[in-house]
Amino acid sequence: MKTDSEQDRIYSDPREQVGEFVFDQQVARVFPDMIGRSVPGYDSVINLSSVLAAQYVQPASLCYDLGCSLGATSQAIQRGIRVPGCRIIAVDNSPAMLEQAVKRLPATTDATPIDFVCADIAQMEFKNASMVTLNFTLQFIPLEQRTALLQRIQAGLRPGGILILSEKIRFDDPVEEQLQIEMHHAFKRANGYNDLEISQKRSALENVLIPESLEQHQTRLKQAGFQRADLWFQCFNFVSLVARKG
Ligand code: GEK
Repeated sequence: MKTDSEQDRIYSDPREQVGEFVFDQQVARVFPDMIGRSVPGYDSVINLSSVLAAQYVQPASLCYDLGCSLGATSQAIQRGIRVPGCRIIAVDNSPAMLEQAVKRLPATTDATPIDFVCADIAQMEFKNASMVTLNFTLQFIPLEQRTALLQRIQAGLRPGGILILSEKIRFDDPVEEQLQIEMHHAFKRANGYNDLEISQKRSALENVLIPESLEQHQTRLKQAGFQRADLWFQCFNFVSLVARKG
């Protein structure tokens, strides 16, 4: 898989102890390569976010891209928007990621503006939104904060507005869980990661990325007040849901 960033070799040397994964400068430098080679379906989900933006973004509304990393989803939403008077609020709590995001923003004059904001999305309020994306971000939010965050997003959406929730998931059936993990690792191997890189990265993410099942996500989205929470994309153990308000 070709990307325009440095190649991710972060976990290629053996470590005596693998520390917790953090979104620091080292990760920000290689991020497009890392996420493209690690998340099956990433490019499809990001590119299709522009189709969903074209369909659902309402005139004079806000779009929130939560956990925006280098701004790939924000740029896709910007390409998709067909209505006037909107702004995209791209939020991340990693200064290193935002620094790279700003550098990568193409200079445009007439496109919907993108505002980059450094903040913890679990502490934010949302307003006047017609599209919110959590593309592979909720999985990094502490479990006990997830429902309140989704409730605040739901409260900030206009009727007819949507939340795109993309996540790594786990499966209740242990045989399916094993199969999906095997296929995910095969995907990473096919993209050039070796077994050491795969296992050290897995240890680093152990207590940082907490996946839940599809059912847990759908139940929580309903509890948070969304009328519907429908699966629109799956590739191995990575899914994307569209949740609608009203
Ligand atoms: C993309 N959506 O390329 N508040 C704000 N940001 C956070 C928080 C938080 N509490 N916790 C984690 N992040 C992106 C990809 S990456 C997914 C999203 C991945 C940020 C974190 O700094 C990182 O940039 C992002 O969420 C997750 O479309 O690396 O697997």
